[in-house]
Amino acid sequence: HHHHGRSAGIIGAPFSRGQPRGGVERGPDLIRAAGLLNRLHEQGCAVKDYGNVAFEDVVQDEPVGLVKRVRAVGSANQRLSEAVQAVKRDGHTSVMLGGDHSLAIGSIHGHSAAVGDLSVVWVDAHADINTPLSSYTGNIHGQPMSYLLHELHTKIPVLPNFSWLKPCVWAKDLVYVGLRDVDPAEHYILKLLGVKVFSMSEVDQLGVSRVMEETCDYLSARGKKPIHLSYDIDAIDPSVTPVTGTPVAGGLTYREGVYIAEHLSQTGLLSAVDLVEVNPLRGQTEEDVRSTVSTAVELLLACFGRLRGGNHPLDYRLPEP
Ligand code: HAR
Ligand code: MN
Ligand code: MN
Ligand code: MN
Repeated sequence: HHHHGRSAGIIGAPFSRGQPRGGVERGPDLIRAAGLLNRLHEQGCAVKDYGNVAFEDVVQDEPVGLVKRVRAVGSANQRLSEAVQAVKRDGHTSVMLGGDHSLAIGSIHGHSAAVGDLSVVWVDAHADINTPLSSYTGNIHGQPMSYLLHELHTKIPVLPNFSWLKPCVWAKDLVYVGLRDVDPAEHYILKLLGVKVFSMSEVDQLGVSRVMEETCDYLSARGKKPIHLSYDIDAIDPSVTPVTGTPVAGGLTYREGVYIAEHLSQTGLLSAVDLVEVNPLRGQTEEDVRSTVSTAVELLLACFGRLRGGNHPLDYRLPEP
């Protein structure tokens, strides 16, 4: 199979206010320190680091109903959206390193503002589709998809620092993989909108190869659009990636997680990737941190064409004796 002159535009998003636990803002620098940029470059991918987004320091941020840190999350995502738009205008595949999953709001919005209609593949233990009114935790990292879907527009209240945001994804263009902790309101929404879901039950039943084949068949039947992959590290089993805020037992194996990234890369349609929820302060040991961060790096390398069967440059020639 051929390569496409891939290039990655890396955006760090050191932001944690979509949930209550500190530490997840260290994700971008940890993933860089594990060698992501060098490893991408070594595999023949052009890389540009756009640095970390400078987020506004919001001081007065009282809850709106139950919803916490609304103003900080709204402002951060507006800036992130602009950063992703710049990366896409420069012609790169966008790589957003989180940070918590509330950042998918700005990442997906910016991606869509730059390229138009998207397919979204959301790989996560959680559906992250609570509305601000259905959430019982008030954490916006459990809500981002509800802000982005056209079909839920009338269910989203007016929120401070969110007036820039317009819904930009259709429910038919969204596929979930890896779900195993879905709230009742979220389950209701998924059924109401007919969203395509491959929970861990379907991964068990079909195997990951059929899940990804069906995912790509489903999406391409609805028009081949650029793919936005939003990868929550907690989709992977906590025995492999324990360093995350809300681990859930019974997750994807390392091999299943890598297969998902390899398969989406081979479509040639992958246009933006989020890698979120790596939180080093949640680890018990150094090894917990190392194994989580190195898995995050391997997932991203697979997104840019790395195959476990090996790769070689198009112009490779054997040495002559
Ligand atoms: N569903 C719960 C909520 O709405 C839990 C969300 C958990 N968090 C994440 N997202 N890590 O993927 O708060
Ligand atoms: Mn998530
Ligand atoms: Mn999750
Ligand atoms: Mn190809």
